[in-house]
Amino acid sequence: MRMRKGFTRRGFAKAAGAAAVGATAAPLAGIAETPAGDRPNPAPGNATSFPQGFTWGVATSAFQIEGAVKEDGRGASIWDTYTHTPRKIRNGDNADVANDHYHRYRDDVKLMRDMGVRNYRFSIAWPRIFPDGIGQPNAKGLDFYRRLIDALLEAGIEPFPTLYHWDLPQALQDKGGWQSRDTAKAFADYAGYVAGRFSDRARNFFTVNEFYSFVDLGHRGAEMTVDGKKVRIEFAPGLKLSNAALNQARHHAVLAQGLSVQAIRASAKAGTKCGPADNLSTAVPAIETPENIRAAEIATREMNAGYLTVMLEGKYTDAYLANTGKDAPKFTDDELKIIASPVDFIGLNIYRPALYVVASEQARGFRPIPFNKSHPRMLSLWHVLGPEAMYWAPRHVQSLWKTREIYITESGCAANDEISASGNVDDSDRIMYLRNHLAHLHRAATEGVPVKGYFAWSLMDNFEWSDGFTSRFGLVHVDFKTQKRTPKLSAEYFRQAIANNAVV
Ligand code: GBH
Repeated sequence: MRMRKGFTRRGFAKAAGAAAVGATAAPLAGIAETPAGDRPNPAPGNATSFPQGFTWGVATSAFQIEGAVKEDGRGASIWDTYTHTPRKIRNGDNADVANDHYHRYRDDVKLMRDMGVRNYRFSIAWPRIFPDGIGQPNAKGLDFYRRLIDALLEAGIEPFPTLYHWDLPQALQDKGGWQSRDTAKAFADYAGYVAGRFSDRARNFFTVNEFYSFVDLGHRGAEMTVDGKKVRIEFAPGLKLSNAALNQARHHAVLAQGLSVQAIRASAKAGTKCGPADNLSTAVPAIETPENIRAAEIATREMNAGYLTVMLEGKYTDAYLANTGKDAPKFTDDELKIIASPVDFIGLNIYRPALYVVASEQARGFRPIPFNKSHPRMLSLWHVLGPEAMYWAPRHVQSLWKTREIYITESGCAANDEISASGNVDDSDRIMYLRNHLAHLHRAATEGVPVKGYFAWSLMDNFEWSDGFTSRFGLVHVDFKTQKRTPKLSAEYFRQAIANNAVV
């Protein structure tokens, strides 16, 4: 990583570490160099340290970075179709080249190594492995991920593959996609196959990324009002289903989760761990009283009834079934058992609170507090700022479902990142965002909530779905014309956090 002028790497580490614990930093010039490779250990009793064994990583997804969409036998995905449909993506962008990671993965692994990253969460593109979703596996597709994983292991980075980050093979969409129960079965076959092939190299697999995003936003879309303007959010395949059909698609998605866990258990090496990575809708108690905390738990359980709640409880809540009424999904008891197949960990993608709540005498037990018009937000229109979600999300998951291991599988924000005349990308807002979210996660970790690790979204700027390349979430800046990667100041922030295992 390019170092900032005038600071030696270790000298900068020490100064930042000292400042973070409130000690007076010595003048930078006077700081002695610590031998390279000697990672500073968190000082005992350092109030900002994470527990020993807490682990750090960055995340990406296949469609957002790989490009090479027609190479080595890759089949088309619903996102290829969607991005080539006029007016769906801002500026008419597509991900045919994206970050060209398919060809530059070795450089990208090096970027991670320079940041001191211990874990990498990436996704495997289903249509590279099974171009038609089912049938004969494509050896060349498999080989790409084998080379990537080997490059990671060589760099001392633990691979955490995600099996489904929304790029459904188009051939399966043509047969009904997530509206068809067969897609759940096809996913399990693919998941079992990949885990069988890679569990000699990867010990942890995330099954499915963000159920709400690809099911609800892909099959219904959502309207939000921002600054008085109506904004529509929609993902591939861009359908607008009826309530009954949408609820059935949700059911097939959680069924896919359960079936894939069973398939992974059947084919992977003993000891392989797996679980979903979900964007839990998180209720935050507006005022921390026992009544409001309970209200926030109830609200969180109900808001996630179609996804994490049914996966972890093995039944749809009474309120979910009552609310959906005649449009409730059709399911069998046997399916509920499959959906609740025990997982090893829960991944949580946490960007924002879904809402604040207080306790209420009303039937539901909580009163949602709307975000004030003046509530601050980050650059993305949907991104209200509420770092407390990073405490409450894992805490609710632990108190509602007694989960043994939790990872934060995504956390980050978009920013208006520009390279200055002197070559720096000084993303003060992203650093503020990361520090405050880490501080709330630190509270959870030190109160005994079993959070095992944190993945920053994202390693580098990439194709941000409907926002195309206009929305930059990376710790590393990418010039999409030249593919030049430039670490932002937040990359240095993150390197320091990792090196110190602490909020810095
Ligand atoms: C994640 O989705 C994705 O996993 C990742 O691929 C993506 O690049 C990244 O985050 C950044 O967006 O939540 O009610 O405001 C983020 C979660 C869910 C954010 C849907 C936008 C819109 C509606 N996304 N959300 S809401």
